[in-house]
Amino acid sequence: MAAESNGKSTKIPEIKFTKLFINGNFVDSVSGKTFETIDPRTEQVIARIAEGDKEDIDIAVKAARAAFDHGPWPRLPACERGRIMMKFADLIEENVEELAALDTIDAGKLFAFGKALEIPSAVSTLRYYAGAADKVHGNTLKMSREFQAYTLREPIGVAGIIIPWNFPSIMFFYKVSPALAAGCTMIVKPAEQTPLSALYFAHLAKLAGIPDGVLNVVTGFGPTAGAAISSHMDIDKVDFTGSTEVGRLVMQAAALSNLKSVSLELGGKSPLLIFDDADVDTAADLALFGGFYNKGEICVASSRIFVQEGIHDKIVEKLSEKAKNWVIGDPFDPSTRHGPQVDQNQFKKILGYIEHGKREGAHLLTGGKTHGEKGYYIEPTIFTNVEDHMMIAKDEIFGPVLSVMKFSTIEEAITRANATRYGLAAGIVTKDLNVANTVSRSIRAGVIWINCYTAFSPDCPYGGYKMSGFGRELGMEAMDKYLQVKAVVTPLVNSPW
Ligand code: TXE
Repeated sequence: MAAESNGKSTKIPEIKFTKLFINGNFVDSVSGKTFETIDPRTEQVIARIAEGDKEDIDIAVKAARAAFDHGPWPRLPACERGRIMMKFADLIEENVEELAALDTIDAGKLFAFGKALEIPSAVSTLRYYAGAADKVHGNTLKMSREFQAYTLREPIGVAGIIIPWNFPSIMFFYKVSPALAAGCTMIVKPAEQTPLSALYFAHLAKLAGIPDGVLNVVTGFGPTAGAAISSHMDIDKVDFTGSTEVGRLVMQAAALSNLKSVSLELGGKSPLLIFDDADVDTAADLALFGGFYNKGEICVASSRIFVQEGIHDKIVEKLSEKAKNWVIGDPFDPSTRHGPQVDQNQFKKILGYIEHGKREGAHLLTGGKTHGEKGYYIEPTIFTNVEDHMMIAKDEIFGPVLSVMKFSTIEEAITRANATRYGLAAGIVTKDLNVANTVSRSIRAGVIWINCYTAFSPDCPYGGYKMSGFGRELGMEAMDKYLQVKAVVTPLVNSPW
């Protein structure tokens, strides 16, 4: 890694991998086209990356198909797959600084967090599924007096994995790890904004001993390379994380092609409910962390903060005071807590919502402006006096914008928290166990955090209710996405069959 001297501890990694990774080799795209990946800190081009399209997806699918139908990967003893995955995890750990730095320049993510939390979390996810590989088993069924059956859980086949830019490394391993453990082969399409770490992972996969054709990475754009995955006739499953709009397109393409299995992890507008008995300090910290972590570019962001009337003013005061601690600046600087948004599109989208919030009459408590001359920096922004019908309270902004709303009763809080098309996550801050239990059972969302927020672990599943999608990430539940059940029936006695 080459050091850059700007007076801070900036480390710009060398870009080693820019081509598609197909069948164990880095190759140019068939068209020879490339696209730019941009550093959101500086708006400068980092590198030109091979632009994969339908033809490249076709080649990658052929390789993945051959690796599935004839290759060793699905046929290996599961513990052997696990051993290779463990090796893969070790290699990632050995390169943690470089990988964290790649996500910092590509996505504007905090380098310190990447190094201490996000790349290690990718590693522990891979290790969790390496351990799970040989714990997949079916059932024995009694059936009737004439028959008995057992079930096999077999890999689903060739998987198409389409991932977003907000967690390029974590999302890669949330999907690739269970797919590998199940014995699938796959084509991964990283987001066009953040291709760098995925290509590096492909290189490490090969070093670890993952056979050629098992893990292919095709960089490129959504409407071309992404759409070629969801409509492909020879892909058995598509696993997508991204916007609800594109999720709908993916499902439609799957339905109109070969009816491949689909799982979708989509947008959110998650509520955090703060009750009167909450500790003001803790509640404010959770609200800010839930809303501003990763500059609000996180599907489970607590973008709607409902505060009970008795504690409302104290919380608002504390939020305003503590928001100042979210120091904005270069994500390589260890004192920075808030880096740039991923790209110009997101930057403009978020600023548009902030203007909307002001026009709709919400009160701008903090932030609301851009920061600096260069880069896609937006101040952590808090609106109070927000009403449920306002766009900032309804739409996924996917940026550092919190909407604070007041409520009086538990029933009202539950009704308003549920009044959204999304259902990904929710948070509850209270000391009252009855309140916590009642509310957690009443909120329609895939994960509920009580007195914590954004608490992820490889063994704990999460995913969407309603228009936040279906299928689960993490836990043994995520293995289900990559397995299918086969029943094998035998007669108990000599039968006329
Ligand atoms: O998402 P897209 P974008 C939300 C968030 C954000 C908005 C737009 O609100 O502001 O979506 O972001 C690929 N067929 N989330 O435009 O387009 C694309 O190349 C197949 C929430 O970046 O959904 C990328 O790899 N694939 C979300 C991936 O889909 C297609 C994370 C996501 O991009 C495609 C990201 C197509 N037709 C955005 N079009 C979360 N749930 O965390 C695009 N893609």
